[in-house]
Amino acid sequence: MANAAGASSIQQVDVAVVGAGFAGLYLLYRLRRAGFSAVALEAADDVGGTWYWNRYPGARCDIATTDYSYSFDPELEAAWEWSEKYATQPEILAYLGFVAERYDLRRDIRFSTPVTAARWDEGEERWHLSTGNGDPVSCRFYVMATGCLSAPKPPEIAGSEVFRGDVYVTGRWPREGAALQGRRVAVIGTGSSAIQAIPLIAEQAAHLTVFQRTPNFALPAHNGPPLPERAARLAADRAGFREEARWSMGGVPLPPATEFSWQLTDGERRERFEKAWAAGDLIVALTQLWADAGVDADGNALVAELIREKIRTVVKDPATAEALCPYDHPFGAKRPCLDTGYYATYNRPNVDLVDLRRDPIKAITASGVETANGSYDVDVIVFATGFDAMTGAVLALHPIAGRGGIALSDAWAGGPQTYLGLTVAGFPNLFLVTGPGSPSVLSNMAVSIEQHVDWIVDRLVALREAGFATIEATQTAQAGWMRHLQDCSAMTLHRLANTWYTGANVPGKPRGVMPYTGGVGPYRSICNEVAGRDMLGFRLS
Ligand code: FAD
Ligand code: N01
Repeated sequence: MANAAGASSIQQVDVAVVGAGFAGLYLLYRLRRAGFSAVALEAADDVGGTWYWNRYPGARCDIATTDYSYSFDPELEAAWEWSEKYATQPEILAYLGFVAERYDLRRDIRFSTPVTAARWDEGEERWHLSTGNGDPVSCRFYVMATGCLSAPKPPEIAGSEVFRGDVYVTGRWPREGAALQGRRVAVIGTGSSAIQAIPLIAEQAAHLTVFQRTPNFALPAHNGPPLPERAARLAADRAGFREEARWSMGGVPLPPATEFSWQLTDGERRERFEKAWAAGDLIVALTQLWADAGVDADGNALVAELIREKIRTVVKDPATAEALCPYDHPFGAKRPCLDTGYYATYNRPNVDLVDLRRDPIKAITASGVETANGSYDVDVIVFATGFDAMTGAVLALHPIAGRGGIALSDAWAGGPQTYLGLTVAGFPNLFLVTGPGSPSVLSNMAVSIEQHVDWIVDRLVALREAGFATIEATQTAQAGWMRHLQDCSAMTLHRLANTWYTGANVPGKPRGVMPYTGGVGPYRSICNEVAGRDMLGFRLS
């Protein structure tokens, strides 16, 4: 925006939000109702975040959509009906568009506007933001709703730039779709994105070669209409259902199993497993089998072997089945996937699996993929190689300078440090939504996002009422939270896998379990206690 003299002006707001996905939209809604002036800056040209960018074939949620929805307004819940148990990307994107429309949120969003730098001005006690489009912004509070899985990581394979065919990245899939019909396609990666896309790509491609570095556990989705039992519970007591989710471990109202594996007979364990397999629900499989499945290697190994048995039953070629069986990580330590025809796809005559553990990729060439033992000529390469998760969008996309000009990238050089996953010492008036150190990605994100946003906006209101201008976590509180985070992660199996949870998927990234493994309900009560005890661990001025 230029003023009458043609010079650009500075947009002044109380709060600037980066991102217009699930988190950014709810932030705008809450901030406006609380009487703050606010703007959301979004790199994309519309709302949706994850659901705007990930348009690859088969993209869906893996938490039942009855649960993976906003709960802040019962009227919104009544106004929207999901058509499937796991809704597709277009339907979730339409839902977020519907929310933006319903609350007239777009008028406070600047689209196609990447934030390119952020700097705390100590004298003014304001954040100054540079943008790649239009006026810079000056704000009192700066909230990162930048997403945990929004910065795709580069493929890190030599020669990626020389390939002469078409290249697609799952996390940046083009709006107009991809030309796959009748072509020779390579998919690199076998994470959740690939596992959703592969069955549909195989239906279109003349030939599909899947390049797998690490096999993943996948459970059948059994997608279909919304679960009648969940829908009935919601209809009977919507508020009670949502409240139970808020205090649960994973953001879905399912009390975890209390019996240990060794208290059950083989037959009882198998019966529970078959029930979970038939349910087609990750949270059921992760929490309902036996109490030690997620915390003890032996209890976990029992589940892992039952899943491998299933893989061997579905995949007809024994060598392919074995290559698809995960042995290198405990079930649940890496995000498990939902399978809609994934394993069965390997029974198709036009699909091959290349096991990169035996035959690693040497390079991408002009005509395809070269491995140690062979070369594969293809017309299309799909990189389903994942994200620089949790810290990527915060660090890589724009430099952030806090008190004394310290760069967040320097403050986090040894790994991300936060207090409650929501704030960073040395960065006053900066908030993170689903930041490292919060339960975020280990939960139903809709529930975690609402909790984070509510906590942040409630704090801003309280600061305003008390007449404070700044809030900043102390180094002591942050160090204590990091200690607690480590103690919690020592009690689960997440630390035992090389995953994006631990930073292991990005070369050179500091290692450590980034999300809070203590659970959504316990985390909520800690956040409430901090607020209830006069903002314990924060310096207010
Ligand atoms: P996002 O939706 O990632 O939005 C962040 C936005 O910030 C993006 O639009 C981005 O463009 C913008 N942005 C970032 N940096 C800048 C910048 N510097 N300047 C301007 N804009 C910027 N979670 C679940 O709980 N259940 C699921 O079933 C589930 N399914 C998923 C499926 C896929 C394919 C993926 C990738 C993730 C899934 N997730 C799921 C996690 C999902 O990311 C969250 O549920 C949720 O959508 C995140 O919302 P958000 O608003 O926090 O972030
Ligand atoms: O990414 P990933 P994703 N050479 O990191 C491989 C959510 N999500 O986009 O495991 C060869 O899981 C890599 O191999 P390895 C969900 O939370 C949800 O699939 O590092 N291979 C791996 O196989 C999920 O966890 C849904 O050895 C390389 C794959 O690429 C998260 O987003 C759908 C490689 C990346 O898998 C991320 O999922 C989609 C290389 N150089 C996403 N680099 C739902 O179903 C990477 N790989 C809801």
